[in-house]
Amino acid sequence: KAMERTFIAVKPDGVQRGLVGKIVARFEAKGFKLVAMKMATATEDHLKKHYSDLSSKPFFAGLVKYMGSGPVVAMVWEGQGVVKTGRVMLGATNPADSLPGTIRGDFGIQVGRNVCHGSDSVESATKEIGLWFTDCELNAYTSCSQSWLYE
Ligand code: DAT
Ligand code: MG
Repeated sequence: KAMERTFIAVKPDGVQRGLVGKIVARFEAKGFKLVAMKMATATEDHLKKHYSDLSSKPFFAGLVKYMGSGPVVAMVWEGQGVVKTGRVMLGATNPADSLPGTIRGDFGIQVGRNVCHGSDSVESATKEIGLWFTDCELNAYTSCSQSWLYE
């Protein structure tokens, strides 16, 4: 199975509620490798690009306003199957449907305040990583855990 990268972002509600460490800890404990991380308050233009596929949705304006209402913690995580597994770790889009044990299931209540973003496909991940990070912000290193995670 191929190594992949995904874009994960703790949303403004997750930052304000002090959930950054808990979310990072889940990805670290799973064994995924942190490749990039920064705090940023995104502009409206940036968020419209990030959510361009949702521009026709009735909740689009509110979504862009919420995502720009405070800083997010943007990250790139690497590992085998990290795009799909990252989505499983997030849980369903609506926290009301997310299972306990997932980030949204454990930490959220409403779909409009669902704590954390994760890329939904390898193609989306490539687009989102390119939008949020420059190439030199993506760190290349070998994790000391690598040989204990992969055979
Ligand atoms: P996801 O974030 O699980 O990939 P999405 O890409 O369909 O979900 O939508 C992006 C975000 O938009 C989602 O995290 C929360 C918000 N959203 C989605 N559906 C919504 C709805 N019906 N009402 C309000 N906000 C919604
Ligand atoms: Mg999405």
